[in-house]
Amino acid sequence: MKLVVIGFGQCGCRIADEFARLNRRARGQRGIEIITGAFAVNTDAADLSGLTCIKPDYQHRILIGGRKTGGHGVGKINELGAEIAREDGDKVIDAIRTAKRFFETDAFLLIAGSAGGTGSGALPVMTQFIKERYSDKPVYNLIVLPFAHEETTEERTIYNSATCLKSANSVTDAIFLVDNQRYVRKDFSLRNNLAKINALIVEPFYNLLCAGEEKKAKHIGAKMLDAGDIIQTLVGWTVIGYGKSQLPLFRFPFGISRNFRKKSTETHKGIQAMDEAISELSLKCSPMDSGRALYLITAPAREVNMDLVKELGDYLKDIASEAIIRNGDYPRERGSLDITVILSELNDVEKVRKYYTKSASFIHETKKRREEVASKLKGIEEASRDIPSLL
Ligand SMILES: Nc1nc2c(ncn2[C@@H]2O[C@H](COP(=O)(O)OP(=O)(O)OP(=O)(O)O)[C@@H](O)[C@H]2O)c(=O)[nH]1
Ligand SMILES: [Mg+2]
Repeated sequence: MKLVVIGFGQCGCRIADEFARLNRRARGQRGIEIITGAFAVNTDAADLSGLTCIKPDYQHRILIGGRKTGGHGVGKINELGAEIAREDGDKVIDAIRTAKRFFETDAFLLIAGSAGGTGSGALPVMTQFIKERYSDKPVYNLIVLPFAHEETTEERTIYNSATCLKSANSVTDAIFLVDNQRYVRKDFSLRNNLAKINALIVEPFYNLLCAGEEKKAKHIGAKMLDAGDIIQTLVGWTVIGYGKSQLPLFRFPFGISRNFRKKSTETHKGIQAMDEAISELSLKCSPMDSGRALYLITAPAREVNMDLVKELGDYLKDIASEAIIRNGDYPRERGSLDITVILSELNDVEKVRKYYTKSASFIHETKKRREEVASKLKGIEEASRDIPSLL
């Protein structure tokens, strides 16, 4: 599957940059292209120049709202991010058109952090623009939810997230939800290592996007997973996960290893990798809530057999019993068995629901506070009534 990837704001741009890096890897290791264009859009000029893989010209690193912000960002006001996107959105549309291999694109992926100003505001507006302009291609979002500490220290975090999620959900075909906090669970030092988190966020897309683009017979599985399968799977709230099991590199000759025990080891390794993919999903959710799911097995061809495919299918059906499940296998590198899982069409996402409820009370409280401030200001003004002015 080939994507046009567009990042908005600091978070979105850096992750789009990571997708551009993924494409270099696909080209270098596998001789295929998975990204037909990678763009970074920001109100902050310094952030744009800090990227490494996205082409450095103004057609790929696009500064918007220069006149309004002086190139210094919108300071968390996502209404301003949205307004600027409405005014300068044409710049982005024009740039997309110039992408050399645009005609090969299967879908768009627009990326942003929900808690900031630029990305949070621009993402839904641009999703709407692009959908109107290219009605024949699906437009997906990848939205990064804030760290827990940001939610407690900055009220605007939750409000921005709620407005971004609600607006995006009303226009996009599907939203990949990614919770920053999930990536610091095991390794707290990651909180300060955004580059590492970004690499972990895009990793599950590598095999997923490559599988359908393979041309060499030896890398085409018994059941190839292509853009059509992915597009059929992606609807509404979506999460993605990835798990890996190491396989022994060395094999006994003469087929000694092809015995009963060996087969069950493969299945065991497969289940282990799928277990990891499910517990490492990009956001905590209940698989039972998903209406569509997908799994991709990437492993050496000789490791993938009907038993394994069936066992993994049964496993996923057990935990996501309401979902229509699609699957594929991708004969690839030696030494590991990788599983990519997507759960889509989720009918409930606790975290999103919480943002909505918390932000409804935030709106109420802000209104109350604003009224209090206004009445205090009125008091001080009245007290100054008899004081002469020097102006
Ligand atoms: N995973 C990840 N999250 C990030 C990164 N940069 C920022 N974030 C998160 O994204 C959220 C929004 O921040 P930014 O992307 O900096 O905001 P912005 O869109 O540039 O908006 P303004 O700076 O307010 O104009 C915050 O919750 C951050 O924790 C990043 O590189 N990776
Ligand atoms: Mg910024």
